[in-house]
Amino acid sequence: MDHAAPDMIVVAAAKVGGIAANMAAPADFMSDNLAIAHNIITHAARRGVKKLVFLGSSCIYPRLAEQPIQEDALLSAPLEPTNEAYALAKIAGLKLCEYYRRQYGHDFISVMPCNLYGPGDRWDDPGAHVIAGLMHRFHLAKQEGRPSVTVWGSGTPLREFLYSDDLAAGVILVLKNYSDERPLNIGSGDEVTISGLAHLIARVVGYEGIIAFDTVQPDGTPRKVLDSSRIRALGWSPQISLQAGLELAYADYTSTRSSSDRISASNR
Ligand code: GFB
Repeated sequence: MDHAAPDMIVVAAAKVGGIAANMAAPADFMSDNLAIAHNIITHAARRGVKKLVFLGSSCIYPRLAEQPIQEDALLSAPLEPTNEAYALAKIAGLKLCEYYRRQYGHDFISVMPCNLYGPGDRWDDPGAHVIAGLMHRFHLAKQEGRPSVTVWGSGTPLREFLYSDDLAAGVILVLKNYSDERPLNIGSGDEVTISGLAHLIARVVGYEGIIAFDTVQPDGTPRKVLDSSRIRALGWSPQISLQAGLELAYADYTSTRSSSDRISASNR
């Protein structure tokens, strides 16, 4: 950062993961994400970066916030325990942007996305988010002819998903058109149960076996749909439906796997 002096910075860097990863490593999730937020935001202020967008997550809001969740629900009640460490680090980053604006006048803003998915996801990783984790598991089950696939939890929690390209379009819009200390939610507004999502992914992958649920695994937040009316008022709206997005994500998954299979075959 010492030699660079960018005009704008989008802080998309983070230590991320799904419910299992967050539960297994809260100290790492908090320390790494606090360090990322602190180092980038403070250096951007020192280097006089004109605009900074800090990306957070919908998990910063209370576990049982009124739905759809508005930005002013922040810090109004306890967080979801399964990802509290990550949420607190993201809240700290969001607040640091707010305080740099208030104390020094820096045009630093924060955007809070719902659950994201898309190309380049961490497919073959037990710490992956739900879409990547299930897509990988259903694909292997189809390839190996497994009679059933187990989905974690009860399948009843609701989740809101946004394809990464739609987030990117929203970030570009706010870089040019938003300047305020309040965070901006960005979500598709479409909710699906984990069970409904699992059946959608099975259909996209072409898996026709039994879908079972392991209720010993945690459900996490029962629901966290965002009120994205403020960014929609700026002219943003999602363009990629969950069905279309899952098909695009699966195309990326299969192309990634075939290239990694080619690499491992050549290394044998
Ligand atoms: O994406 P995910 O892991 O995290 O979704 P959160 C978890 C939900 O999907 C839970 C169910 O209800 C799980 O029981 N699930 C079912 C699975 N099968 C699977 C599976 O194979 N893998 C995974 N991962 N889940 C995340 C936070 O919370 O929300 C992140 O952990 C971030 O830090 C993100 O904030 C926006 O949606 O619960």
